[in-house]
Amino acid sequence: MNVSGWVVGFVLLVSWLWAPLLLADTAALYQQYCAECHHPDRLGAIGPALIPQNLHRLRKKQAIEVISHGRPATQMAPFADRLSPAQIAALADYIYTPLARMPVWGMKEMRANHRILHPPGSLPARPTFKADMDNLFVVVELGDHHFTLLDGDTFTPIGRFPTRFAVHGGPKWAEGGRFVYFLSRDGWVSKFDVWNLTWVAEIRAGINARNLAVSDDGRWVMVANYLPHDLVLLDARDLSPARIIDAKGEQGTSSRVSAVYAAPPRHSFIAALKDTPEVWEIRYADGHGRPLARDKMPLRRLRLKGVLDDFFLTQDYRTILGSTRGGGAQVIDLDSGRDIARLDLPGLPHLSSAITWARNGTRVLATPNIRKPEIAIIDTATWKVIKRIPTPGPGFFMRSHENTPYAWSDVFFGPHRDLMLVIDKQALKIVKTLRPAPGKTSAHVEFTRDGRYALVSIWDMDGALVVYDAKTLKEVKRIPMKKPSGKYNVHNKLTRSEGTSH
Ligand code: DHE
Repeated sequence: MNVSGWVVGFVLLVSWLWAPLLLADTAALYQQYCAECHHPDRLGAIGPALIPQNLHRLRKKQAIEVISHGRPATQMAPFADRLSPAQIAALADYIYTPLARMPVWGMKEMRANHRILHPPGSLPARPTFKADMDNLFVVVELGDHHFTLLDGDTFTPIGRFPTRFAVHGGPKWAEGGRFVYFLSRDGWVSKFDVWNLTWVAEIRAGINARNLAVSDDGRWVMVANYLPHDLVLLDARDLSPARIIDAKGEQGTSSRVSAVYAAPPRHSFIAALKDTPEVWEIRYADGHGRPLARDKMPLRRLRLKGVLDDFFLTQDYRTILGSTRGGGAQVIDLDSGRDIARLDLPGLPHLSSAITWARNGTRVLATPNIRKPEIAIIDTATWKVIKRIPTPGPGFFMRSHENTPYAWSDVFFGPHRDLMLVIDKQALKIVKTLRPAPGKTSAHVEFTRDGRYALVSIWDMDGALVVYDAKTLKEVKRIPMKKPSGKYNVHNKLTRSEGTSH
């Protein structure tokens, strides 16, 4: 070996010997500065969980920035005055290190993280403010972790309320619009009483959660988790934990749960597993609609040919469409559990954002695609793609309403992310391209109860909700907001409008 070989060897040996010491140092730093807010095992407490699964949307460079300078509008303090750049970089590495074992989050942990702020029945059972209660919107503002309750007639905020960090997915309206359930990526489920404008209960149902669903009888909330691998059933009245269903495939594979949805006509929850090709149906009422006890809810397994990444349930809840890893989509008949068709959908169709409408005596389904600049239109009678509409970039969310001739789609990815496409539902072509805020992402549309107005989010800290007349396509109002993401109209959600997600 020459001299440089010896030097390299020496450096490698020293770093190998030092690595555990450095790690131990960093772990000690973590315990000293971070553990109190983020949990000694990095599972999250008043601050978010600091594990790779929960951090995957934050680049390491941004994490270093947050540790150094804090995060505005949160309790995250700056540490640049207390820690050296090397220590901050080591901490950033540390929080992206996978956990050594699957975290435990069972009944005990849930109960310890359960708060009932107003017991069921303790608050007035009538609205405490005046508005059309059937045309309210919940607007999630990701920028500073709040939501706004918006009057859908006047487009004025009724109130603005702090949420848990990083609410994701659609908050679910329930019980005729009195309550809304929110879920954060860190697994916090929070129940809001709209009539009394207050939070009533919350619980942490997982470490890394996907989404939640509410049974049509309003009795249960089901949470789908990535971490741990399970589904959690909560009593909707006060969010107390009722049952944990381990996500184990038939062959014993422990699996993350992709998502769970309620299927009201079937009185069941439908969940897809992420690491094994199975969809589960869990019934909460029998064939006559009689409620079943928490431990008597049967679990039915549908065995698939491929794992589902994302899925859509048809309006009649008889069919499930799921995008398959590696491209394409499967169509599965929910009653027989049989694979009835394959869809020619390359890329990654965003099926949970698909919508349907009537056209030429049939029902068509439209889906954006996260990886391909196109919107695919599918005839649900034949399961054939009848049109591919080219778009200026891949889209994320699509929306429409029974009373409008147009479907709206964003262009979420790429240089044209400030565009909003308006598509004629019969001609199947783009008839107008809007640019609500040049240079800023515009995404996610929701309609008022009557379909007269379309509300678009300007996805920016200095953002807004832009209200368009859905007929003339002219702007009628702009309401400043902090990175508004999704918005959810009570009527459209509770009536399961064909133009919106469920
Ligand atoms: Fe979402 C809904 C999964 C990234 C904003 N997203 C959903 C749902 C699922 C899902 C399963 C349906 C939940 C429901 O409403 O019950 N989302 C995923 C992913 O797998 C993905 C691609 C990667 C991930 O990070 O998990 C992803 N989603 C994002 C984002 O990066 C978005 C744009 C910003 C954010 O909040 O993190 C985002 N997702 C949303 C929104 C909805 C949503 C606003 C609700 C749509 C609706 O109108 O119902």
